[in-house]
Amino acid sequence: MKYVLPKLDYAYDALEPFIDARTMELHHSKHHQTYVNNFVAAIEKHPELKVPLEEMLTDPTLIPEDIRQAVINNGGGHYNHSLFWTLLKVNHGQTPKGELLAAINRDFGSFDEFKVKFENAAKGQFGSGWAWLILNKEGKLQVLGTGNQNTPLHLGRPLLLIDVWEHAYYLQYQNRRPDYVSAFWHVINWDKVEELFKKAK
Ligand code: MN3
Repeated sequence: MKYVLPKLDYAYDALEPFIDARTMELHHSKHHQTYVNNFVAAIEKHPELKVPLEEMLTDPTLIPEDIRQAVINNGGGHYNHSLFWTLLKVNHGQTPKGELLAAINRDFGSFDEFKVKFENAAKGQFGSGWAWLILNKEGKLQVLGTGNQNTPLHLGRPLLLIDVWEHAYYLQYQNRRPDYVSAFWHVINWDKVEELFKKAK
């Protein structure tokens, strides 16, 4: 298995003015690259290890103990960012539709109520981490936060995530994480979220 930094299928400035080009460039080419490098360095210690990253993150007991935390941190960083990039696009006010919207209405009451929950998870995550929308094992949409590079893979399938590490927003928003979280609604590629939702069902 080869683990490399995935190419973005858009330019670093494609998400402006909501996420600036400099942040995107550093975030992708430096931060994400570092997770890849450290993850690869960790698994190179166990050439016999053939478990795909997603399976290791879903059940960390599959990871040899001496590299377990390194894989959770850096493999998690690689996994989370790889998914995150694919879900970003300036959406010009697009919102969820079809079956995804129906599920949001069913499980949160309305899209606005979902937004409040997701924003609260993102703003309220203490320190570094992520906020997520997942389809959980009970078949319900669920919002939650995770610290560091931890994933909710043991709980269900990720559909949407926002990086709330300071490196994701500090250059543009400084300490104003809530402003970054509010701006994030402009850069969600709902078509991709819907694709993940259909696959997850
Ligand atoms: Mn990040």
